[in-house]
Amino acid sequence: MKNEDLKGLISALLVPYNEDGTVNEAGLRQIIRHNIENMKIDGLYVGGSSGENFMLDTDTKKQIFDIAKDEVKDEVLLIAQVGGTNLYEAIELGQYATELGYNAISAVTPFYYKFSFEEVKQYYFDLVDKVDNRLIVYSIPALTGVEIGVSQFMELFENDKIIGVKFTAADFFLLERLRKAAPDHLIYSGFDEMLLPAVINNVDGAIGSTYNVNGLRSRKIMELAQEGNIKEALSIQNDTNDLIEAILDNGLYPTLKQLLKLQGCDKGSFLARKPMASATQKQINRSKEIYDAYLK
Ligand code: SI3
Repeated sequence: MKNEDLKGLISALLVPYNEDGTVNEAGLRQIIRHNIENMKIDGLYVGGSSGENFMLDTDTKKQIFDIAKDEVKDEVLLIAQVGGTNLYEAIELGQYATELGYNAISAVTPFYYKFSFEEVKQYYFDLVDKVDNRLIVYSIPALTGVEIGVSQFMELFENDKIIGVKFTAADFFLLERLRKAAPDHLIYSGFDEMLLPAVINNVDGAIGSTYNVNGLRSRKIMELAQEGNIKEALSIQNDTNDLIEAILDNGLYPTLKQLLKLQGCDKGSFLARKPMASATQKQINRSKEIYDAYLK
């Protein structure tokens, strides 16, 4: 598969958990089917923030990769987020997902400790050295505290296996500079509420949580903007942001899970992985109002 074929609208997969923290497999399979059949997404980003991944043990991460591949087969693209603060786990997961047939891997910048850029670069180079797959850097400074500048991205891109970045930041000056400096690398928009300005800056695709429930409308934003119909695209982004604002106000992942239930994914528990809190009754009630107001 060419790097070109990794472009598109990609849902960051939500994962429903049981009371004991195990994966609700039947519910997860429904969410995957919902993404493919109803949201018409081009791919799934598995093991990201939206999957509550950074609270999971290695075996559970592998189990989620297994279920997603088994359900998707080759219907849509699959990207496995394998990164974290444990390089050796990232290598193990990268090899595992690659064996399963994932189209690419992705890895968050290592966080918590204040790693130097040299350390971050070495982490990525060690990872791709040991994994026979392409890698998309996952940059999300608001959560990791790790900022990468244009010249540093270019240093990472010197490695042929590092083919792009999931750019989850509101820094449109940086995005514009990076797009100009790296025209042949893949850049994905990471903030769904900023999809339109990202598309105007010529991103190759978008990876986000709200596409699980709002995929059709989001694709419209992308397509209209690519055709140059900015006025219409902005109007849909405005409607989308009414929805996203309401979701963020009510609690991001618990609300998305409730919205998925209201869209028909109803098998088993849709709880959070502790220590993250699951939806309260108040959040559940508000989710229904959000669904009625913006998604019905
Ligand atoms: O699973 C993932 O890694 C993501 O979904 C990342 C993605 O950038 C999302 N960020 C977070 C922190 O969840 C966004 O899609 C985000 O949820 C959305 O734009 C609402 O702010």
